[in-house]
Amino acid sequence: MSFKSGFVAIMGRPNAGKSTLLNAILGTKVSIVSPKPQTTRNNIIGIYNDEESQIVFTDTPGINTANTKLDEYMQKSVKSAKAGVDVVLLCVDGSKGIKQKDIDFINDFKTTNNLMLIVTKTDLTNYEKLYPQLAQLNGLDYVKSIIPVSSFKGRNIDVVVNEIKKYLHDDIKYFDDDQYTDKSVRFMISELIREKTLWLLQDEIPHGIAVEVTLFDEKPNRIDIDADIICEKESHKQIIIGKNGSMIKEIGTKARIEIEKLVDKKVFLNLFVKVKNGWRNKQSIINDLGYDIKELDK
Ligand SMILES: Nc1nc2c(ncn2[C@@H]2O[C@H](COP(=O)(O)OP(=O)(O)OP(=O)(O)O)[C@@H](O)[C@H]2O)c(=O)[nH]1
Ligand SMILES: [Mg+2]
Repeated sequence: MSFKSGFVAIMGRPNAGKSTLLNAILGTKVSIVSPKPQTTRNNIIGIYNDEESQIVFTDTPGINTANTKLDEYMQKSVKSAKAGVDVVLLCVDGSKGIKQKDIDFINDFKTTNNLMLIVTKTDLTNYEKLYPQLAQLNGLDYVKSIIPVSSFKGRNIDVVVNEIKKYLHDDIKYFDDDQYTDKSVRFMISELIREKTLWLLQDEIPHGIAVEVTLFDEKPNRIDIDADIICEKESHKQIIIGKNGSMIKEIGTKARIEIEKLVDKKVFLNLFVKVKNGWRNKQSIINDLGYDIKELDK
């Protein structure tokens, strides 16, 4: 078989399991994951390579309404990811059953080229429940394939990759074999810290958190990293720090373990909490934090 390459966007509602699917396809963590919706904020490229193909995936934020300037950035990211791709994987959460509102949502993709429906989290349901639901989707004649998967169990992940290969038609390598994302190490570090805040803090707070790496100093035997955790309110700052600093310590420990895996070196991580009132609606701040809507037009 001759070599083939191409581009794929992973799309769907918040929390549908898009980032987990990308990580499962690549066999490595490029995109952070949490039980809270709107975890992913940027388009994140993940590159899959095997002997016969290179597939350039883009993980996207969940499709939602935009209430803040940050949301506007996220929704524009989703739209821009779709342009010019060879395949769109539309993720639908299979664990709660497929409802009419899911079918209405899928119908919005009627005119999308090479649309595949990926029914996620099938380990949380059983086939007796799932199959009648999949049957409802069979009637959607614009859908190229419907693939039930479990990223946790690795179920049908190879089927997704093999299906995609049918629609690839380029024959060049867009990225070197050893590159698995477009994102910088600094970006990955800030995301890993943000991921820990999503897991450890109460619902409302993490949505107003951004993380900025302010120092990355590589020494012969360790890396010193400073990062700011930016939040929206003074009261949130206290919660992030926790009693006697217990929460920030836990965030730091959990993040450091993963950062050490990423950089393959010992890490000294210093976290600071800063308040920037209502930053999600302040254009200059969100631009500085890497959510610059103008960048998406380039
Ligand atoms: N049981 C189970 N849970 C899953 C699976 N895939 C994802 N999840 C969980 O579903 C939640 C959301 O997963 P994400 O991958 O962050 O979802 P997402 O679509 O990227 O979410 P946003 O970035 O917020 O739009 C997390 O708690 C995951 O652990 C799966 O195959 N099985
Ligand atoms: Mg995500």
